Amino acid sequence: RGVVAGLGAAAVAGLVPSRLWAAAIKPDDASALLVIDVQNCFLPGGSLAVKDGEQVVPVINKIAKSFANVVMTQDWHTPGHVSFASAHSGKKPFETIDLAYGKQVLWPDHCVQGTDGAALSKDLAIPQAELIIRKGFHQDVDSYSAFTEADGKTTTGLAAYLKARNVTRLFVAGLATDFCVAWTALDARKAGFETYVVEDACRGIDTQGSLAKAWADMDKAGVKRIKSSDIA
Ligand code: VGL
Ligand code: ZN
Repeated sequence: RGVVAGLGAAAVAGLVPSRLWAAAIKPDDASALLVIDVQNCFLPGGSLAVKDGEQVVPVINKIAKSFANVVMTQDWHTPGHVSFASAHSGKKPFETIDLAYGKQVLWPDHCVQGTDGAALSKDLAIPQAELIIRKGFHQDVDSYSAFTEADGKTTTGLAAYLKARNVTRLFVAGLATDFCVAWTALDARKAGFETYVVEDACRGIDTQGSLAKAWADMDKAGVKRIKSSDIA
């Protein structure tokens, strides 16, 4: 038992404020990193650019070195997708509409199948990534989550894949914190995974209070909020 264990015991005993000591988290074979939607449309110059989105790339590349299992996602819409403002006459991006499955934020056209905007960032350097899940490809249903489409029932197959591979612990990073990252993390909890969001490996869109709401929802659902420096 070395210095770290000693310091930990001191923290537990109340001698060291707990915020000064946190155990490093070491990803094991039952852990997977989910890299959400690090695609050109969400990066500078993209049609739905997330502020400072490019800053997640080096952080994700660094933490990915600690993971044997990495899954990436790609938002992958049809032309004229229901989530595009341009598909609804008189509607502008960031307005909302009511669809059969609930409230839908309308977006600029983005991540259209096969376009350069839909491509993953060329700066991602994660050669061991084993699966790319595409989502949002049904014309009339959006899918922020990597697990379940916005109708709340159509599955992408990701939970079954991870369970078949004996993965129980998920670390979520990418874009955008308040949409695809948050919905993925919430669904991960619903599917029974231990779930961490690596906050400095994410950036948010923040429309109509969405970022604060996303963190509150994730906290309530038992999603653990960590920093990349917490990962060994
Ligand atoms: C996303 C809005 C629309 C995301 C995808 O990746 O968070 N946000 N489509
Ligand atoms: Zn989308």
